[in-house]
Amino acid sequence: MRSSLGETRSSIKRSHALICVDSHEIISLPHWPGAEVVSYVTPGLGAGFSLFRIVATRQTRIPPPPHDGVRFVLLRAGQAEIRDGADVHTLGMDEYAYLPQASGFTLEMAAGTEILCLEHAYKPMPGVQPPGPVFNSMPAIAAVPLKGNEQLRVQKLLPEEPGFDMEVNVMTFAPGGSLPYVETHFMEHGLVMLDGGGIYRLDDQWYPVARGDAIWMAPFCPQWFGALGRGDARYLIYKNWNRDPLA
Ligand code: UGY
Ligand code: MN
Repeated sequence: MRSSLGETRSSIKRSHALICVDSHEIISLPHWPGAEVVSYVTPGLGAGFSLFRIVATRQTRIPPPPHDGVRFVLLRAGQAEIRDGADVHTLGMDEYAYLPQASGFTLEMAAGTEILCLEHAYKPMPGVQPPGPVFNSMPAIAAVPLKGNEQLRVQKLLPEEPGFDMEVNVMTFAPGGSLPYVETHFMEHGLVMLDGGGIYRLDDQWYPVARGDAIWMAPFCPQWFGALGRGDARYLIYKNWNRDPLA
C-alpha cells in the first residue's frame, strides 16, 4: 500500500471494521504505563467490547482495569506475571489468562512483551456462578474439526460452561479451507489474524486479509472466510455467547 498516497487496506463501516498495520495509531494510556497501545476495536465503533494490542516498552506493572469488566490476555512475545496477592501466574508465548470481572489482578510485563487484550462487561446469568480465573496455553487446547470438516479446526480457549458469557476461539484453516456458509448471527466478533491469510467477506465486501490484521463484525454482519496461500491461516476470534439477546 502506498501510504504516501493515502492508501490503506483498513476499512471502517457501520457493520464491520478491518484494521490493518499500515493505519495503526500507537498511543499511551495512563492505566497502561510503560506500554504502547494499539486499539483495534472499542465501543466507539459500535462494539460491546474492547480489543487491543499492548507492547511493553520497559519492565512495567499494569493495574487492574479501570472498569469492572472481564480482561482476557493472550501473550504473543516476551513474558508476563499475573498477580493477585500471593496468587502468581507466569505467562509465556501463547499462554493466556481470563481474569474475571472486578478482580484485582495486576499484570507485570518484561520490556518487549506483546499481548493481545480483550475486555468486556460481564453479563451474569441468574442462578449461575460467575467463573473464576482461567490460566492455560493455546497449544494445550485440542483442535477439533468444525462439523466434521478436517480443513477447519477450532480450539476453544475457555471452558464450555454457562458461567462464561463469551467465547475466545482459535480457528485454523488449511489452504483452500473456508467457512461452510455465510454466517449471520446476533453475536458480534473481534478477530485477530495470527498466521497466513485469505479473503474475508464482511457484509457485501470481500477483503484480502493477512497476519496482523484485526476485524470487528457487528451483530448480523454477513461473514465468510476462505484461506489462500501455502500455509494454514489462523485467527483468534471472540464472540459474546451463552446469553439471551434480550437479557
Ligand atoms: O464462531 C463463529 O461464529 C465463527 N465461525 N465465525 C467466524 O469465523 N466468522
Ligand atoms: Mn461467526
